[in-house]
Amino acid sequence: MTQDEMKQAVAQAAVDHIKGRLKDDSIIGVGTGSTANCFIDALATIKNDFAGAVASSDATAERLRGHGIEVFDLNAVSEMEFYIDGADEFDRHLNLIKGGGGALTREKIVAAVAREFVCIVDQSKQVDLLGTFPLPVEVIPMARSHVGRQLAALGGQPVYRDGVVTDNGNVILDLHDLDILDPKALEVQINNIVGVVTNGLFARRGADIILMGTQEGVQTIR
Ligand code: ABF
Repeated sequence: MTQDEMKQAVAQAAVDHIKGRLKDDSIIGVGTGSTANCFIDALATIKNDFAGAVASSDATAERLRGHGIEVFDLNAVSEMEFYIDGADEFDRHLNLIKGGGGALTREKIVAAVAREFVCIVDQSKQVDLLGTFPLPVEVIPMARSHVGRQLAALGGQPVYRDGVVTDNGNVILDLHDLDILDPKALEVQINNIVGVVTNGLFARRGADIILMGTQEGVQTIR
């Protein structure tokens, strides 16, 4: 199986996971990235089984609408059963690094509202220790240098993601070369730096279930 086929397999597994539990008025949170795109395409096959979706990025909103799925403003949604999204890395405790695609803040907001976060990945994302993938940090533009110095003081190498502006009008620093021994503590520590909007550690609210595509098929990790 190619990596693309694994992404399609986990996307279909996520649809199978949610479809029996959807109601006519259900709203589904949908993430960003190539695996999430596969999920959107698979979700379109059951689009009459639910009311619509909340998107974690403009790109996702556009793809959902392209399939005729209604996109709701999160502020108009009081409850959401599922959030489905990919990740850049995950560990055995279901802690994640996300934000390689730059949508980490909206992803974290939508995930916070959902009762169940279903993470869809291929096996290449599995690690023993988070941190090989550079940790994305979304920063208010005027705080870029200040936050960079604070991140360097944590022991990593912050690198400005040149030319990238998030959907929220902010910039991203990617923190390289940091072994993340305590993801929950680091998530809080980085969020406490003035000027940081969000960081890509999803540890305080990690995934509830991971569907992982492998050569042998889809594995479920809880
Ligand atoms: C999003 O998509 C991000 O948080 C993460 O950066 C990325 C994973 O992308 P892909 O599915 O393309 O590997 O979920």
